[in-house]
Amino acid sequence: MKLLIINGPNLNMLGVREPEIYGSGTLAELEKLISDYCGRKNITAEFYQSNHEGDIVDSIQSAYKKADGIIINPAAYTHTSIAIPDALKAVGLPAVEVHISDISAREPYRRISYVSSACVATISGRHFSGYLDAVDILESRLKFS
Ligand code: CA2
Repeated sequence: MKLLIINGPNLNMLGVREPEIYGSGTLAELEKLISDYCGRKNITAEFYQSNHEGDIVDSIQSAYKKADGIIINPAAYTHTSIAIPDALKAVGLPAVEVHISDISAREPYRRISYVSSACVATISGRHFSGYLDAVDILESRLKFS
């Protein structure tokens, strides 16, 4: 089983600023956490981070017939992008949307997600553990498909 884990704009800054919202762990530490977790489950994890919407669309399309599922934190594009959910629908892979912070408890403009309509689940406010929850969700879905 192979999963593509995509992190959107500014998540390369994890651990550098705003630790009160996003924690003190870096993107490299997050990716290692997920990689180790997947390794114990015999799942292959591939990672991608970009600050550019079109590059994220390209990455989603690259998963077509190559990965079994997608975990995506679209970051600010969550609240603005139509292209990202369109790409997720186009490739037809099960996708889980993850947010480190609880987007329902922040500014009103963060309460809208255009991406969630293209995902089988949304996890918000579970910090880095949310990505591991997403692995579990995709693993149990894919096991029976
Ligand atoms: O909670 C999340 O994971 C978000 O997707 C993070 C996005 C935000 O726009 C979403 O509303 C919720 C922002 C990511 C910015 O990451 C930073 C990391 C360190 C320092 C500054 C920003």
